[in-house]
Amino acid sequence: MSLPLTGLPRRTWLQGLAASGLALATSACDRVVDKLNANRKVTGVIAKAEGLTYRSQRSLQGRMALAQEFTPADISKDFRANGSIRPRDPAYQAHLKAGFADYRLVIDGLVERPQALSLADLRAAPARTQITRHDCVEGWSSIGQWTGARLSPLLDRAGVKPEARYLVFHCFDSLDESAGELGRYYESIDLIDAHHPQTILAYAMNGRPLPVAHGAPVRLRVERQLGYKHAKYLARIEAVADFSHISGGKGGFWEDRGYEWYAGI
Ligand SMILES: Nc1nc2c(c(=O)[nH]1)N[C@H]1C(S)=C(S)[C@@H](COP(=O)(O)O)O[C@H]1N2
Ligand SMILES: [Mo]
Repeated sequence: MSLPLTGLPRRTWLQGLAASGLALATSACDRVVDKLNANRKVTGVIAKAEGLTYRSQRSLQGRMALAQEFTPADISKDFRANGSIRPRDPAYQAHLKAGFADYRLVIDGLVERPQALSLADLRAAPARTQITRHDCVEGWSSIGQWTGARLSPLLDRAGVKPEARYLVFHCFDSLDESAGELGRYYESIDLIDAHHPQTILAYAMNGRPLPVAHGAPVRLRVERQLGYKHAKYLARIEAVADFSHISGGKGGFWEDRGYEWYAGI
């Protein structure tokens, strides 16, 4: 599995941050980096104990940089829809018919307090609106405005356990119906992307409820990553230490078919 911070024992230094009381979960990671820089004594201790180098701090800062944001005038008239655009899966069809009234987004796995969030819960959570460019590996881009619940505060609410390293996003749709359960779409990101300020669970696009083609009722926006990481039709978010036991074992539908796990842009 390719690690986003090459050569770094990521589990150790994430645990180092947690152990030092600078919990990633409490705020955006850029603030964690500020704190690390401000508190040389703590930094020194972690650097000694965990081999955290200045270079790795800069990498963390790089990972937390914001994706470019655009103006309303830049919004694409016709944002492309790709992959699944009208899931036929019975569970999804039932939710769609009911207007997602009984929909609950589950957050479970390695968390202290599993969550089952209704759309009203999500709309009441700390939100962010952003106009960003979506880049698909197939070679097209579209600009859209997204509104959604920031993932980081929701993870704080759930209480991600220290042994968790990734979030797996389980979707309602099968993109390859001939493959049975292995054809179901899923994705995964690490906790740095999870706590990025622009990482949201989007329930609105261009000021309207998220259309079915774009992932209704809720899809991930993880703006520093390529299009296939932005899981649509979210059913469940599972915190895991490792994803090798899930589906094809490579962390995503397309990763299982040869795409890179880390698709940073
Ligand atoms: N559940 C699910 N999520 C998905 C896909 C999919 O087929 N199913 N396709 C991915 C790909 S390759 C892209 S480019 C974007 C497309 O999002 P859009 O339809 O809003 O343009 O969704 C991503 N997320
Ligand atoms: Mo894509």
